[in-house]
Amino acid sequence: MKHAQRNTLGWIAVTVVLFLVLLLVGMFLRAVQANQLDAAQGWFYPMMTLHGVGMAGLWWVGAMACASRVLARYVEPSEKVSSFAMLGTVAGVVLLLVSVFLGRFAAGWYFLYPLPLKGTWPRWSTVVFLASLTVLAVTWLVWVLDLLRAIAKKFPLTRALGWHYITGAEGPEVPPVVLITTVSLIAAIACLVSGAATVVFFVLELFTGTGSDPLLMKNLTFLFGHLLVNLSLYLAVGVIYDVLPTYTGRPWKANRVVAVAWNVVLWVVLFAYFHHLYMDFAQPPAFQYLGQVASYVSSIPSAVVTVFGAVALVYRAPVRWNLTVALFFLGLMGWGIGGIGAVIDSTIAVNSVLHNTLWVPAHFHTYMIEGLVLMVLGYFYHYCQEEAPIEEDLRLHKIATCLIVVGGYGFLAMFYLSGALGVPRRFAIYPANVAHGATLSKVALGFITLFLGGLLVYARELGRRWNKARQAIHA
Ligand code: HEM
Ligand SMILES: [Cu+2]
Repeated sequence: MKHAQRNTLGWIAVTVVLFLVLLLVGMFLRAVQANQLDAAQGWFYPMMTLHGVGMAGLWWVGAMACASRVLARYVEPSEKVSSFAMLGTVAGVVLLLVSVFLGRFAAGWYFLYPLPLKGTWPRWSTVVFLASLTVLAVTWLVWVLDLLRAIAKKFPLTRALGWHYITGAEGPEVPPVVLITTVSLIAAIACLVSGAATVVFFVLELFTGTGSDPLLMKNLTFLFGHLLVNLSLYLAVGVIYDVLPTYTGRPWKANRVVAVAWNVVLWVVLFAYFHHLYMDFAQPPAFQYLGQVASYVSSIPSAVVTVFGAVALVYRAPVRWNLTVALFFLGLMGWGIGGIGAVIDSTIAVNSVLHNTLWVPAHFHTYMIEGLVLMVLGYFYHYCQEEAPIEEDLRLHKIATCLIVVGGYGFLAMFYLSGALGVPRRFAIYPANVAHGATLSKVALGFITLFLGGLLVYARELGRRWNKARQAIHA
């Protein structure tokens, strides 16, 4: 029991602290784009790489930590593996820091082939970056397999996937978090294996000079990248299915609709990533159309079912709107809003205009900052408050959530507006014809400061409970 608590408290501390650091890195990027830090321009791309890889990895582990803690109510994940996952993650982060700070590695978060081999940074920094990804992918694969093992021990796979709800056969009640996590973890195997395969091809070229097919590399890279981000969200959504009912006093059970929606995700999410390759004329056209259809089908049913379920759960229920409930609701809302932005962008006709404008960071920052991040932070608070209850000051909770919403959406609005006005993504300095990009960056900085304020209030509320919980373990 103590081991489990220590693990979860550890993940909470790591996630919140790294979030603050990577958020400051994000502010740095916006400050350079606002022409406020001319002297530091040379650091833009290494820092963009650190921010992107760091955030994507951070919220994946954050979601995994929540999911594995909630799963432990029904099955027995290994706490040793969770500790191992923590060690591996920290080792991977250290390698990443070395590669960007000492080696100035700067190929962006999805290190698209062949850029990592062609940049101005030293070769060793590419090697260290690839080593970092290898350590992370292998560590997380072990973690994923352990959770699947734990689930399979209690629920045969077809039951865990809720097929008996679909066929109407007799079967045990399966908690929705088990169903959704199983779907996510199975897809995560494909995700991590394709990430590792990408790395292997890079290493092969580095050490033997054998080149790879750029189209294959891009497919593998986005199978990995698209899945990592989406599965993180699904894991967090599964946690909400399990925790929200404790606040509303109504159960949230699996049924045929829930089972169908999430099984659709399992089969279709693997093909949605094709939307990242619309500009690649060499990609077979059938895949392009499949990409558009799969993008719609993998996102809309699961989101609609979840949002309706959540609303039904609180409708006229005597809910106490503390941080957790507010963050869960706002998180689902942000998932929906960002999802709409994503579905718009995954439409081929629209993508040919918005591709590589700031519209892209706009939508994925929406379902990250106002979606996934809020869901995970909501669970962290729930966990600490359960372990170490302290009387809640709902006024303070309201201040924190307001700042997080106003600051966050204000920041995002500047990304959307820039995108719609044709400002490209990944420009450190905006040229004269898109100079409005710099003005909007400056406004964004103001909003991000508000968000940071809200986050600090949250961190203080969380920290008090976290400390109390930690002392209780040592007592
Ligand atoms: C919380 C405050 C955040 C700020 C101020 C921020 C800021 C930024 C900025 C300015 C960029 C560069 C955009 C461009 O010009 O292309 C960026 C890129 C990115 N951010 Fe954030 N961000 C934040 C949170 C997050 C979160 C929570 C995630 C979670 C996944 C995230 C993931 C990324 C990724 C993947 C990139 C793309 C990097 C690349 O193009 O290689 N960010 N962010
Ligand atoms: Cu995608």
